[in-house]
Amino acid sequence: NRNKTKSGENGEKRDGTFHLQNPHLERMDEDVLYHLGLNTTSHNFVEMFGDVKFVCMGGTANRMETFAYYLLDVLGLKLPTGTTLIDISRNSHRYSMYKVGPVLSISHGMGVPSIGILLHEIMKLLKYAKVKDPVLFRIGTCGGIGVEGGTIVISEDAVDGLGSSYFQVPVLGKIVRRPAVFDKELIEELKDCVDPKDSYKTVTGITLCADDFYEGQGRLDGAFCDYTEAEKMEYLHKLKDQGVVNFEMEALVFAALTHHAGIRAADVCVACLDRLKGDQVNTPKDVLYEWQKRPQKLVASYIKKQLEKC
Ligand code: R2B
Repeated sequence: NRNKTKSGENGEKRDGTFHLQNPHLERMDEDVLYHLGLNTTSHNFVEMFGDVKFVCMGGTANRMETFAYYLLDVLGLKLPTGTTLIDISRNSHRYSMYKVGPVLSISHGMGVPSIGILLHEIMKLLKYAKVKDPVLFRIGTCGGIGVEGGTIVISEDAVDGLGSSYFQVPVLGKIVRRPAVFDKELIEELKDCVDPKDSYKTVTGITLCADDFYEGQGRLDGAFCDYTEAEKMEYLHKLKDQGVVNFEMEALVFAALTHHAGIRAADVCVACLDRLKGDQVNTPKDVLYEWQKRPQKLVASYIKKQLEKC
């Protein structure tokens, strides 16, 4: 019952290859993946990325470098003494990308436009590298809604600030609507990887993908605010009653573009705070740093489990 079986509805064919629905790509002699600092003339994508099975994305370059080193450990891989991992996209000065065995670890910046650009380029990279059946993860941070700080949230669905589960983007002056759908089987597989010994909870629910960190998420502490605390709390409680468990800023385009291509994807975030209790992220840095490792641990254990099956 995976997305990939519905080959007509989205982009993945039954042999695991996915289809980018863009006839113009076939006619291009060269493709410059500008924000990744790569191009199809100077770089041999099959040689560089042909073995990739998983792509993990997270907001900051630092987090994704840390994740890459953590993966080395989890997957039992060793760098030659005296060597370090290299940021493959360092020349772009936009995103940072590390490769650890069959895993790419890439920073996506903040918000829908930033991760959207990355998704276009990463999906083309995977296509040019002839990768089959890749799985994409976002390992991020979020604000919980009735969810304690430190809790892991796996997104079941994504909605925008008006409750619509479509990624809507103006194209040639008209709105194009793409359904934001996460792979339900992948969510179950991730839940199976939860360590029962964890001292924190892992929950699933609807993610509200906001276009802003402050007013767009009902905060009182932005530069501007035209609503009262009571109105904010009423809104947050209404969201909670509708099954919304967290706010973040990327889920909608992440779910929509991966689904459109027929690529399985999951959004796994740690809550930095419970928004029912406040707006400011004032958790001590070292605690936040420990919390940020929680989605990494879950996704790394999923990847390890999958690779052991191969
Ligand atoms: C979570 O954290 C960032 C905002 O601080 C944003 O990228 C998100 O979704």
